[in-house]
Amino acid sequence: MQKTEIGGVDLIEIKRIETLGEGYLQFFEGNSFQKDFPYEIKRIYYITETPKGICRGGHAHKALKQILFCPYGDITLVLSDTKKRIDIKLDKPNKAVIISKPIWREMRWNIENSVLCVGASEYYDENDYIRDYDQYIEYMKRGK
Ligand code: T46
Repeated sequence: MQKTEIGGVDLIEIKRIETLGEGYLQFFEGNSFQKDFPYEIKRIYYITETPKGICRGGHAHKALKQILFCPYGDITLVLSDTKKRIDIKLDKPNKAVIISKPIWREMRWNIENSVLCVGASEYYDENDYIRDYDQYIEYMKRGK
């Protein structure tokens, strides 16, 4: 796991196996601290059929931990904790980002039909989202 400039945002290189000129199989394992994603994955979702240039996101999660990867295409994650901002390009199928703190995120599609996959530590709960940037700043100032 490789730390970034923002606490709670880490990069991992997903393990992969080449199958005799037939392509690559990527995999990671969760559920235990020794494994690649140190949280239980309760939900998987993925975003498909998105046109080039679209920007999604514009929110943070209070408690949710996620692993994000792009098995096909090129997507830029724009991540901020109000003090620092980093851009991470998910442009390889074996590159993943783990977000384990309340980080404001936007996702920009650089290639049409790029696929964004997410493994998440909790079931869907709209109350876990902060979708207003001013509220996010207040939340971070309060420390919760
Ligand atoms: C995230 C980024 C990377 C559900 O009903 N169930 C689900 O599991 C999810 C993920 C979403 N939804 C609903 C909520 C909205 O009505 O689907 C709709 C679209 O979700 P949203 O606008 O939040 O999508 P994105 O692309 O902005 O964000 C998504 C995830 O919601 C979010 O957790 O971190 O991908």
